[in-house]
Amino acid sequence: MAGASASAAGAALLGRSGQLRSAGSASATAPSRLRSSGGRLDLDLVAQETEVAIPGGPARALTYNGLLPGPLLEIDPGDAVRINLHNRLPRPTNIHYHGLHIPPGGSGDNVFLSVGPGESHSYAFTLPADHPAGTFYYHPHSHGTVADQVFGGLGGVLIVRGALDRIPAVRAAAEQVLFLKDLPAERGSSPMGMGLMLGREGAVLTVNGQVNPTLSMPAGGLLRLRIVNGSSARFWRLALEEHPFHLIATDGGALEAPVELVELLLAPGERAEVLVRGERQGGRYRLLNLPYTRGAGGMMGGMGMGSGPGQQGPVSIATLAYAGSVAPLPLPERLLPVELLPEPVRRRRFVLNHGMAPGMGMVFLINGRPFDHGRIDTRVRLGDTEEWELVNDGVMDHPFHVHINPFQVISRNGKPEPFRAWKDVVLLRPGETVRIRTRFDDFAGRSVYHCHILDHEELGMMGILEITA
Ligand SMILES: [Cu+2]
Repeated sequence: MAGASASAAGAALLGRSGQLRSAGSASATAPSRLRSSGGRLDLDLVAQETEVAIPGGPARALTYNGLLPGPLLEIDPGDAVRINLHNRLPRPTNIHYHGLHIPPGGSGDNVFLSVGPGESHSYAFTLPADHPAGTFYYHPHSHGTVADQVFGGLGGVLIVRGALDRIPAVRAAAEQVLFLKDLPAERGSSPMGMGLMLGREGAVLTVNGQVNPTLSMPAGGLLRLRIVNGSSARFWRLALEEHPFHLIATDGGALEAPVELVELLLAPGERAEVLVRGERQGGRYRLLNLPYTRGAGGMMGGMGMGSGPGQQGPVSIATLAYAGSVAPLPLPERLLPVELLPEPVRRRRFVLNHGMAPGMGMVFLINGRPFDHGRIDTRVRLGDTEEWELVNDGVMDHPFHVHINPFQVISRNGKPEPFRAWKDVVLLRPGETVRIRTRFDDFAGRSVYHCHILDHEELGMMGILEITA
């Protein structure tokens, strides 16, 4: 679909942009990049609707500074960050610094703060000096508009540099950010009702705002992909023809050692860093998005969820093209230690489900209750380690996300996780029980946990977490 229609739609672009932008030859240039210097990053972000040039995609999208994705922000631990957000949208917005360990109140990662149409707000926070390196994500998080705004295009990548980047075998790799975002087709109708319940997906699959861009790598080389699922509901199930992925980092940073994967599933909000070895002599290989069904469609009268409009088989979302050759680079053997969290002082249980509410229709629930901004659902103590049992009692997939502090998955359906990793989104398939362990470090205040299918979050699947000193 997206790949097949690319050339026709590319020609249609001539009129709009005045120059030919052929999707087939686009190279996956990184999003426009802003790097901190002298311990500071200062920038303005204007949230606005703008024209975009995406083959087969919508003529207009929601952007930061006219860019889709928004500018790539790159910072170091200890940096002072100031972001002046200007809202030129017709509805409230704000910014969530997804995955960052920063204060949840004031002008930090404050999702309760609302920036009205025409208003501005200056976010200011200092990244902790011991913040892990990794690939993070900024996007709007104003309850009531978050799903529309992320589906409409808002989001960007935030890289924290650090120890992982200094490992010689990692440093030797060429680096490429892949921001994955589905957009509605040019003539697509916007799904209502049932679409909202399932979680809206767009038919046009973009990587850094491009359709099927080219990634290049020399034979013998190493390519480090920093992959972000910036979709509001779509899952991306990736495979690269004739090349395994070597996973080196998850949401919250480095693993202890690379893990070889044939395919990689990313739910909304999840990130992964993988190394790809240039182990072929040359040629072109497709980076595929494989079909995925988000839970049992039976409940919706057989209406499938997940693979999106029309996606029956694999879709090429980018192409890896060999160019030149170098002396073979080795994979790293070891990466970084992943702390073993202490025994929990408390255990809690969170049951995710859905139901009908009078006057509201379908609602999504955590422990039987839909989100209420005036209610604190979970009170924890600063410094405590807790273990949470997450249960999906429903028929749809729910990726569970916690703000401010990362967690480790301990077990899935009673089976211990094969390796330790820092996460901030974990997928719960229907009927699954996942145990996670987390420690509420450094910052007191109010924050949230929620389903990262943002239409589900809007329909109630969110709770307020209060961390008290
Ligand atoms: Cu959900």
